[in-house]
Amino acid sequence: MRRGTWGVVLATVTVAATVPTVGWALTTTTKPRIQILGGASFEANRFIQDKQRFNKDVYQVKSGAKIQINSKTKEEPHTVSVVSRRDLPKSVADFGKCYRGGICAQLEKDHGAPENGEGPPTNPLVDKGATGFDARGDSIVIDPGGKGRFTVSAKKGRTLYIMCVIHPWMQAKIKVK
Ligand SMILES: [Cu+2]
Repeated sequence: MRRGTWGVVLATVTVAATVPTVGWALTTTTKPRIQILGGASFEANRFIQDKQRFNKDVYQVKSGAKIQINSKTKEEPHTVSVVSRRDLPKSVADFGKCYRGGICAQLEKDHGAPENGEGPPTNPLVDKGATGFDARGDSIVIDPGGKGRFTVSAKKGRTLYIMCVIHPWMQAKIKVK
């Protein structure tokens, strides 16, 4: 199993929200939030266990909403990346595929992750498609213990599949209302 080991992003990432707001924003009552939780441990010659995860499996969010991301994990960076359903690894073997020509490799490149895994990515935000998160490859890097924000520009009725391309078992859905 190979995991990315991107270094710390020096600046806190805040994504400018530039999606036009057409009235709906005033009716939003709760701020949608993705929290990143958990940690890793191992027992020598037995196992490694990594419980880093998104706090929910499914997020229900209005089109146009800004989602705050808040990482409680202090050791490692993460990404929140929009992928296709077929990109989502279903087995540990699939992690390798993700890094060999899959979306994990693509986003390592698009984010400018350093070749040796050390140091910050040069491009903490990748915005494909329309502005905001609506397309495969839209992705934000979150520092260890850090925060970020993105706007869901996908239209009502769509489901965005998200994953962390550093820890590819971290997978969830955003259902756009
Ligand atoms: Cu992660």
